[in-house]
Amino acid sequence: MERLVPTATQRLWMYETMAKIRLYEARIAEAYMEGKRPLFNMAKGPLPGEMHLCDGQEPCAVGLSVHLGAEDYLSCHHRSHAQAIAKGVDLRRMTAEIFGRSAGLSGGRGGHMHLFDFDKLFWTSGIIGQNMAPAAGAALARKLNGEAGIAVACIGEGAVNQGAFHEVMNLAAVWKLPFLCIIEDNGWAVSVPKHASTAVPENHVRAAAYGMSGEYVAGNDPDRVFEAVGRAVARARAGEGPSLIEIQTTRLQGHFMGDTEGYLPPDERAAKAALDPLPRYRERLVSEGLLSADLEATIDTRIRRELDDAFEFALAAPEPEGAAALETLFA
Ligand SMILES: Cc1ncc(C[n+]2csc(CCOP(=O)(O)OP(=O)(O)O)c2C)c(N)n1
Repeated sequence: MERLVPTATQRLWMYETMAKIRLYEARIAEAYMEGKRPLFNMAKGPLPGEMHLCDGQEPCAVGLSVHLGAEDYLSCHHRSHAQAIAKGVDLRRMTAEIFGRSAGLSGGRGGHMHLFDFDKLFWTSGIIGQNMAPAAGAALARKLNGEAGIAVACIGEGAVNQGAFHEVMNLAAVWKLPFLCIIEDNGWAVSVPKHASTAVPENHVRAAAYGMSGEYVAGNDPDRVFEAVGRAVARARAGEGPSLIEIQTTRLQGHFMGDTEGYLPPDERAAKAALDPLPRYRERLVSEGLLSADLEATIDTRIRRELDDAFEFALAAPEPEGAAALETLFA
């Protein structure tokens, strides 16, 4: 099989984007916990409701988005801050959206689980598997209109058991759509382990049932994700149809903030920190001479400035007026 190797610029972009995502999530976590200590109450604080962080899953987002351009659609799930950042969604408006402010991507209506940025052709849904069909529809539109651009749907391994997954995979293959389904296999759907919800240990074998190419990417490694996704994107752009890629990853924290992960076996709990992909990638780039202490400091400063700016913008933005609830409705 053809080897695809990311350039130094692509690898540094993947590292910087992973670092940005990680710091972004840390700031969201800090804001989320405001008002929720000492007694955790999901309704309290500036970010009421559920919050699903993606620490540990960054390689899936960066190894994918490094191949996507402005003409490509990306449709994601409930744990999607990483993909939004990697696809270049406006960080100010995304942060305002998460804080429910009027300056947010959807005027504060969607919140963290329903991000929508039409300029970046990016959206998410909190309904599991729901993002599959709209992404395939976008791919169909690209094909029918003879336009450049592909569509990608990211789902969790738990979402594979939804009917929507199977129907979309079937039609995407029949119609040879420029479509990719990326499964982020973190091993858990809330508290349900993968083996309890499917008898198929690696979902890439399902691809054969639909007549498309499938691949499992082990190791939670941005370079390996880059390679597998790069091949699939090239096939989609060449009119060779859809692909299914499952990426082994890990969620370093609970399903949502406040989840104490009582369901995790003790050995898995103890092993978690060692599975963090960010320090591993950093060390690799340092050992290969791509990343120096100076460059790391420059990157860190650049990220912190951008995050300061985004959070200041979001927190200074007003909350929506009550009457705004009646806008953009159709019925
Ligand atoms: C249709 C539907 N059923 C149930 C839920 C509740 N729910 C939210 S996340 C989740 C588990 C998702 O697991 P997975 O797809 O593996 O993604 P992960 O959370 O592991 O990233 C469930 C059942 C939902 N949001 N939508």
